[in-house]
Amino acid sequence: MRPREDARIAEVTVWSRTVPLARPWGSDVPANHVIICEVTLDDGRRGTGFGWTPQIGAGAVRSLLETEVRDAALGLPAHPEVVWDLLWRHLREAGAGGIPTIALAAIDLALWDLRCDGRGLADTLGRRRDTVPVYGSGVNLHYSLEELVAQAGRWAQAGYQAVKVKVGKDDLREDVARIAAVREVIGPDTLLMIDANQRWDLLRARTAITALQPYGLHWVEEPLPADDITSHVRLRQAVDVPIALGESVHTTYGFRDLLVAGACDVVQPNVVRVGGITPFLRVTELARTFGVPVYPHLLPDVSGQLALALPFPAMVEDVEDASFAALGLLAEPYPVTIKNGVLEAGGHAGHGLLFAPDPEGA
Ligand code: SMN
Ligand code: MG
Repeated sequence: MRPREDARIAEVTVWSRTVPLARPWGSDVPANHVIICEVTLDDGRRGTGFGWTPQIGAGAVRSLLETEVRDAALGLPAHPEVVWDLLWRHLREAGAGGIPTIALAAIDLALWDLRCDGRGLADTLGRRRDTVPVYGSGVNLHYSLEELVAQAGRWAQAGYQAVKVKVGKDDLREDVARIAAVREVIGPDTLLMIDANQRWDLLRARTAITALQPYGLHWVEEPLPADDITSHVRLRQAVDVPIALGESVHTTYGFRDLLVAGACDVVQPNVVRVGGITPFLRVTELARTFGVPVYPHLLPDVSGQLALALPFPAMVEDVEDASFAALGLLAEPYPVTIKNGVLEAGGHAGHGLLFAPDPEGA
């Protein structure tokens, strides 16, 4: 069959993998779930996309993809923007973001994989740089001080120029001791970010940031409940440390509201949670009009490629031993390589994520 410009979606096939984390993200997050979907066009071409969730909703995402999403996608033109808008309107009865957008991401990534038409994703989007800095990151609030220090030591050894650690212990003095210890290990020149994962209220956030600021903070991430835009604006006016938000925001409207309110200095869309590359690019354009940089959240195997094409320079997050490559989800060659804290994308077609066959055959 010859590729046709007017090809339509002929089949959507879905499978999923649950892979253990070598370094669990707490007792409640021992694994990550990936829901993979192959879109076949009626001219025979195939693209692959995926949804991802560390904790909640993998079964729901898979079931949505196998039923309502598949039914609504069959017969649509293979155009990511058109499909995205139609499917989002269709799915949003179940919620404007969250499970529906994680499912939508799988289709959107597959359509972008096809859209690349043999070129790499970064080149298709418009490559602006050949490398992007990576920061070492850890889901480590449950680590002992010794474990945290050892992790910071591994990052320093691996050549990361920036690192991010969790804060939000019940006793602020513990956070102070931990951040002081990490700063000691990484030295004065490495950028240090902290992530409170929405644990604080306004008073605790102000107090904690004031206490931690002397250790040199590049940003504080999700200090408050993510939906509370007003309190983030107040906090941002009250402290001197830049605020990063966005991993828990699922729609372009949500990002618009953050930006219009002036709630943050950095936005961090997660390409899966927002619903794929199509909305990720819309958020990027929106943020650009506010002069705010986009630092993609997690998923370095694909985020790294997006970051090569972002209008403003960014860093990509690499949670220790949790990239798809590190989790054993991908077959070689891997789409990105990270060395000395710098990411490069290989010469693959599309996004280049080749999902390895499930060793269990599920
Ligand atoms: C995070 C969120 C979700 C999964 C892993 C880690 C964290 C981060 O908030 O920003 O790294
Ligand atoms: Mg975070």
